[in-house]
Amino acid sequence: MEGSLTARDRVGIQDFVLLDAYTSETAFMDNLRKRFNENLIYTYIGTLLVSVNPYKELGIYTKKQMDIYMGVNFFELPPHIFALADNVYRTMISETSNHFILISGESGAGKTEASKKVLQFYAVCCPSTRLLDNVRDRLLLSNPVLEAFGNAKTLKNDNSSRFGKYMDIQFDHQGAAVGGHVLSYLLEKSRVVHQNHGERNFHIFYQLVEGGEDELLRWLGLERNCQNYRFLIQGECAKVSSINDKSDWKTVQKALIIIEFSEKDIEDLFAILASVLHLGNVHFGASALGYATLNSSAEVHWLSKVLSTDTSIKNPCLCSIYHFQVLSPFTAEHAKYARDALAKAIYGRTFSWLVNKINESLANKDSTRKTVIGLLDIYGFEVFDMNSFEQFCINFCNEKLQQLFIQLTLKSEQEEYEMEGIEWEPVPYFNNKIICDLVEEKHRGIISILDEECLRPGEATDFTFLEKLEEKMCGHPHFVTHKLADQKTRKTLERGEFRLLHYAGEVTYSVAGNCSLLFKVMRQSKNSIIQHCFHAIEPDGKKRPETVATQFKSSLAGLTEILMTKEPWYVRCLKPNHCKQPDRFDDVMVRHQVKYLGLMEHLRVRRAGFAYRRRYEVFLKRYKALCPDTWPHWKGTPAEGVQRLIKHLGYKPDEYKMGRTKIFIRHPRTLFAIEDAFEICKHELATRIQAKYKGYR
Ligand code: AD9
Ligand code: MG
Repeated sequence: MEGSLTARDRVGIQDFVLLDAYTSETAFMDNLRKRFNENLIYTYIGTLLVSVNPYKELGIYTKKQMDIYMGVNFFELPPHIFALADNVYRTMISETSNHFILISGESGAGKTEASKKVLQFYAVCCPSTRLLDNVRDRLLLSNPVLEAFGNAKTLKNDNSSRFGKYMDIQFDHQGAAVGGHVLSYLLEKSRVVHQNHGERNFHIFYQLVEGGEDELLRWLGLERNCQNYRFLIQGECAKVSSINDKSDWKTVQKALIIIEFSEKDIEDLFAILASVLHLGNVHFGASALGYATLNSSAEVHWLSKVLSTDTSIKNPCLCSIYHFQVLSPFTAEHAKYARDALAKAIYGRTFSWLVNKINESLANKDSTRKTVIGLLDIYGFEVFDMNSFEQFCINFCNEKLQQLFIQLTLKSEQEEYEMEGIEWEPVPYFNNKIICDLVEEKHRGIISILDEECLRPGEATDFTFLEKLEEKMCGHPHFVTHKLADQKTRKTLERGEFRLLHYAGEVTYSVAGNCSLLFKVMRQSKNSIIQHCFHAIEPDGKKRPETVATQFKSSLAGLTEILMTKEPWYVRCLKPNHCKQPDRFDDVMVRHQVKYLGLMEHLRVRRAGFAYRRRYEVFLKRYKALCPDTWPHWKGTPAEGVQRLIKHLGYKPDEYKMGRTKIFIRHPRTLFAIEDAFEICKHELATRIQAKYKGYR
């Protein structure tokens, strides 16, 4: 019909690599917007999946959809997270190799949802037995438990991950899921004692108070009213319309049973949650000498009651109550601080204990060789009006993952072409290594300076810390304080703040109060409560203590190492608007994310590059049966064998390139054709062997 839109005009194209104006950001944005308006939230850049959060149910994650995507070549169906999951899975099986899926994007962009969809896909689509159904259920149900304890409502996301999660799913040689393992990264513990306006504590507390059975609450000395608990109401939003605490409580209870928490474990767990809530209501007065006095006998009574039996995770609490009452010559201010430190430590340890328990339950009982698919879902980049130490860690983590992405795609891809002697026009890109170094470089980075200040015997304060930063970072293009000429950024800075120009945007961090506390904690190492809560400090003072920041830095380095041994796949999540609303595509906001995630550069590298590459010997070994000259044995070099093989297959010169050690194939469809031929060949071979066998009988 004249004037009507073609399908392509309406729904755009499903792989940016096929975009005519592939260097144009406007064309990229037009395509993304068009698809979003048609509820098509997924688009590829080669094998990378771009996803835009729809903020509404699209009905695209059903069992029927899973069946459609299972076992079908990647580019044959519309882009989908299931297609990516399936492709990773089949590559893992055919090549017996380990993989990971890096899901990134800012807070609220849809990372956690994406990781859950991948897990669900494997749970439903992998071969299973009754025994393995067990493993599958546990893998799936570990999620609601971890989310209840590790997620919370923030201003950016009603279900924001407040810890980083890396989960390995282990498969046996038949592709059945046989086990799993979770690594957690730096839980935002400060949330236990403080929430900003419009934010909540971790979900589990509200679930307990709203959903806990009457008898349980009575036993724990709790009332069914969140308003009664200081730790639950600082954000003044205990109730959230998008969250049903009551039904979530039921889900978590069921999950705990399936993951095989014993009745005793579950009781202990709830007792600890209750103890944190009671602890939050403990008040202190001041004696004539200025020392803290305990004004909360009811709370202390319940604290002792709920924690009456002795288990390892409870100990710190009991011992500290004892300290409050008997030993502590604290000022009231100190006492409040120690109370909060204790609450955070209890919760933090309980979370680690929970992760360990889940790991015990997910552990693969049999030691046969297995391959893994790792799923990385961390807290996204976030900027609030007030950003503290937690945001610093979260944003640094995102900075490191961006660096990994750059290393694995833009940098190594181009270096590989160079090494293999493939002609190549370099694509320029912004390398955020400069910001990673600014934070983590040995002796010079922000974390090193923080460590030094923490350990300095003299009186380090927020301001001496800032002065040191100013002295060392002066002139760094990504660092600003109010003293340093503030021409790099628009907003003005207060004293006690510094600003980092992150890859994803500017963030102003406040050191006021924050770091002083860190310094105090580290220096009060003679105080046994603090020692107990911050056990990184060796009591004998021999080992150099590590700050939380340094521990975090090391754990991220460990994570990078784990990932580097596996083959990467990427899901880049985009957030369409700030208001968590469906059908709203904020151009400026999405464009900004497209820019900082390096999607345009990735597209250019992909477009100019090759979708698939394999070492000659691997390629030849897999496909040699397709050519009479190379089957069953090829006597020459692998490179010559591959040359002979592809000549026989009739490849055109622009479809492939021969490097020094590898063959590079430009389009996935070329590879699919050879894979299909391989399948037919395998089938024919099997039929022939069967026929021969029949003849013998
Ligand atoms: V954070 O860094 O943990 O704060 P995430 O994990 O990136 O963040 P999350 O996956 O939690 O964001 O998504 C936020 C909300 O967007 C979800 O609670 C859903 O309400 C909504 N969402 C995200 N992805 C989808 C989707 N594919 N379909 C429907 C979605 N809704
Ligand atoms: Mg999340």
